[in-house]
Amino acid sequence: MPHTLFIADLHLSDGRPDITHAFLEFMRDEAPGADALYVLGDLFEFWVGDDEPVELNRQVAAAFRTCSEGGTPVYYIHGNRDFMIGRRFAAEAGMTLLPEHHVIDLYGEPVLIMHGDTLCTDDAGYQRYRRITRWRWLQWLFLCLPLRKRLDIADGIRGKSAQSKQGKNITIMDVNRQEVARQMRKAGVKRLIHGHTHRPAMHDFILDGQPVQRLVLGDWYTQGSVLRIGPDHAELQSRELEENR
Ligand code: LP5
Ligand code: MN
Repeated sequence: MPHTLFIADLHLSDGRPDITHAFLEFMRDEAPGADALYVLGDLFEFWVGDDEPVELNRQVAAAFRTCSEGGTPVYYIHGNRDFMIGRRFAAEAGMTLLPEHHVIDLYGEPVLIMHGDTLCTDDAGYQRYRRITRWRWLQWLFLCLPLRKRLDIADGIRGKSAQSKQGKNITIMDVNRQEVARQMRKAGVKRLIHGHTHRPAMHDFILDGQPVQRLVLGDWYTQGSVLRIGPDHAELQSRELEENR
């Protein structure tokens, strides 16, 4: 049966070989049967530049390349942790980088896809931080720094972020409903797919008198989360992570 796959928020890192293993297994066994694979951000725990000589990154690139060369194109939307993934890595992985908000034609239906962090408009501190770190000249300057320094800065940001999250009410870290409605209206879609909030669900609701749907992918910290959509079905699947990997 024709179908398309969506994943997000794997947060791959050297510290979690079990997630890497589950991801590589997914890429080997499941991805090749799909019409396309969309990765909606935060595939990596963090990213400080395409030049980081890390074995994990080479493995991921090779898995994506094998998949796309086998006939299943791989599309990528940046997350808030790996927005620094650039053209060099995309070329190595044979994947296509998409803009932060993008409408795809999914079996005849327009569907809006994104990471999901831009929907969290109640989290003013994050949105301010986000705007600043998307300044092109700041990113350019950051990439001019030696790798060691970039890793130190990333460490600092992660610490500050974890600290500030502790003081945040969990509802402000979820999507803002008006913003969801605004972005869906603007894109002219009845279906939105995103990750980021780590709250996997299929939300059916009414927008301007029409039934619409917001599909939220889960993270891979405790289990894998894969969304599979065909011409007339949509299924949010979870996959077990094997222990002791
Ligand atoms: O990721 P998650 O879910 O834990 O938290 C996010 C928000 N936090 C982040 C930060 C990332 O986790 C870590 C990113 C590492 C990136 C390395 C590359 C750096 C490149 C720099 C290029 C210029 O995204 C968190 C949200 C949460 O989602 C829920 O939506 O709340 O946001 C925060 O907590 C942000 C705080 O509100 C503000 C943090 C201030 C940090 C100040 C550092 C200044 C940096 C200057 C840049 C050089
Ligand atoms: Mn995220």
